[in-house]
Amino acid sequence: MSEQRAVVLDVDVGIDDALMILGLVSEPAVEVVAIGATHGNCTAANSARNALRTLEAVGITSVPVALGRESPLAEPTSAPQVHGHDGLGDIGLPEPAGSVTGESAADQLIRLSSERPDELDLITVGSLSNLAAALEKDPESLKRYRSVTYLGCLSRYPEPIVPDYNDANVYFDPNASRAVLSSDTPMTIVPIDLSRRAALEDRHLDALKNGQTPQARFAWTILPYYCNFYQERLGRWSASMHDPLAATIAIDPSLATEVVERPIVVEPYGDRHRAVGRTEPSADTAGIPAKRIVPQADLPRFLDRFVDSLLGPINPVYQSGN
Ligand SMILES: [Ca+2]
Repeated sequence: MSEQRAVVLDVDVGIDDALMILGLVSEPAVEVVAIGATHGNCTAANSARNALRTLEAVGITSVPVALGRESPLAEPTSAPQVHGHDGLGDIGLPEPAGSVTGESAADQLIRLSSERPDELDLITVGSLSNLAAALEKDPESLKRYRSVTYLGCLSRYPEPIVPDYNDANVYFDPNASRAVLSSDTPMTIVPIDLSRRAALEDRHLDALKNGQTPQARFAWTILPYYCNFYQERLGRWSASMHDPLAATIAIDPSLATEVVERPIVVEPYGDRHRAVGRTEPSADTAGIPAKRIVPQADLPRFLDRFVDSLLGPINPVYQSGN
């Protein structure tokens, strides 16, 4: 029933990035081919470490992890209040046994796009530094992906989002964001005004707490820090599944219940930046190709599918040859 997909990830791991990885490796029709680490929730170096930790926690050593660029900002304020200083809640996880490949994340993106044109789906859920670097070196590289799905941006402004919500994947590298989001690369945008509403229900949290699979156990190890942060924001002990939502829409586009096409403008906002889908043409949208934006999705179906995946077996594809 499900279409077979091979996906490449660009991640700033991050608790919800880690949960996304756990979900994807549990999808029977999806193979995670390679991971690139970017900065955002933590440094790119910690992101790579956390990607390896997450994979190793569920027994996977066959997925290559490439280190990407660090933030160009003089004082990149990561998000220790959300994800901990190490990115996974500062719970003293052991160092990973494996290490990064030695290839840069941008070079990995370019190489894979050339080796397997129109075969791979790219899911990018952190700062866009690696994608911008790939575009700078090879402007056609990202077009050779079958699809590119990004978590970030506001679908529009001022509605429907509260004004102070941080567009973190944009502001950690505004120039890279502008380069990628204004490029002619076809992209599907899962905006944060949608993903912030994708919060786990109590039944999901109970299922993960009681889950006996390696994915559920690791998820429950890292989730409490994230839920503690989100408690004040959501008014209950839960958390928004930003990155898992983007990944699940990438592998199951039928989850999107509304899709609009809007040019996206990266603009200063306070002392940071944000990216906004423009509903009307304006001077600042000139020359910016529209992107597909998903303002609405079937969030209950997503949450059930995502949590169910963590309670099922790991895709056996990662066992072969290792
Ligand atoms: Ca992320």
